[in-house]
Amino acid sequence: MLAAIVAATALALIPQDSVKPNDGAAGARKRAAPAEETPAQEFAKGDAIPKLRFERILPELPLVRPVQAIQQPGDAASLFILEQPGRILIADPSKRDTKEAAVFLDIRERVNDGGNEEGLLSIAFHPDFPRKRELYCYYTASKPRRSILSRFTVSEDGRSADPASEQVLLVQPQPYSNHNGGTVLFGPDGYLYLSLGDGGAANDPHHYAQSMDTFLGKVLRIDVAKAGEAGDPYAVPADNPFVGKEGAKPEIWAYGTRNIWRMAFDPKTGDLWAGDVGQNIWEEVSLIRKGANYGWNAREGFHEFKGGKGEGPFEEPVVEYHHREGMSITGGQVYRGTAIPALDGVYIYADFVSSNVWGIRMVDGKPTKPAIIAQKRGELIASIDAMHDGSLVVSAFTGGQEKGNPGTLWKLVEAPK
Ligand SMILES: [Ca+2]
Repeated sequence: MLAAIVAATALALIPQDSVKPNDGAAGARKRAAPAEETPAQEFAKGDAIPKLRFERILPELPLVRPVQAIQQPGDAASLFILEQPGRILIADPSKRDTKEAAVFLDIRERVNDGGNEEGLLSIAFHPDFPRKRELYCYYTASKPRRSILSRFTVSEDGRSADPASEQVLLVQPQPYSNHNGGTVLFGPDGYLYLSLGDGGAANDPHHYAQSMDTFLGKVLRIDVAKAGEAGDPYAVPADNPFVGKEGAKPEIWAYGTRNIWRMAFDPKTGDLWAGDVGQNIWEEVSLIRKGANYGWNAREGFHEFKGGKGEGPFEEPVVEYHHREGMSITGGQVYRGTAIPALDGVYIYADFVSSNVWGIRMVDGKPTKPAIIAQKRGELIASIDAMHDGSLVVSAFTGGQEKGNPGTLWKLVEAPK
């Protein structure tokens, strides 16, 4: 009940035509969910998960819709902050009086952030940085509407990326402005992973997520160290699950996903955790496995999605939550820091709208019951990112998501007992 009130309060701050950054247009079609109980899920018993508190960082730094904050390999002092309109800023998060940040890259002119879910959505440094001074950017552009994965060259001092160095690796035409994914990141195997949404509108009207001839509604895995046989600027790893399958794009690693806005590898186990944004009722946490079908649009969470279709077997979520508790999942991170030992191995995720932050543990392959471990009302949680030391930084929009709205950065720290 309390959760419903919280969600309604947050929703009131948000314009009618855009309920969520990672689910804008479709979000407008979201209705108050009917009362429906989660089917009995068997939860594991695990140690209590410590409560967390939001501690503001860089409080004086003006930010526009920050959607990610990461560190550069080899540099534990700086934060690289993405602004959705298309800028990357560098700032030292230990300084409280920073009012202006250095610009690492500004591609606002080529980024289209016209739609609520459009813009510069995520970046990744090459894992061998600075030996390979490469930055990977995933963003949306217009005329025609499309998603782009590009590589940029970083300067020798690591403080800037050259806009003129852009090499486009992959382009995905986008039928609608919403559901563009998308996280780009490198796996422990050195390959690049990218999440793409189902193309947008609502209900996956073109049935893309279950169609193997499109990147939409998929997680991709590519080798950016090599050129491809057909002249592609990347290669497809030979052990990708759909290599050689008639009618299937070989880049596909997993499918049947609706709109994975955020996903992350557990640096210890190598598991790939994702938050897949739901349609009408259920938001889900999933472990992304090779070749698995996550069921959209035949399934939403653990449930049949009426009017959808698809052939199982379907990979079930790890956990889900109802729209009483939030409206748009922001996948997070498995905590592997040392500052809060009792948090080790906990997967921490949030809801963009209700600003709830949950934690779960996996015990013998089963999740513990999701526990709310923090909340920050009025701050819409766009991303939870891990620093080199394992500490977590939250990027948030303040007071709603109107265009040009200010944003904030927070460190998640242990709450007083
Ligand atoms: Ca789209």
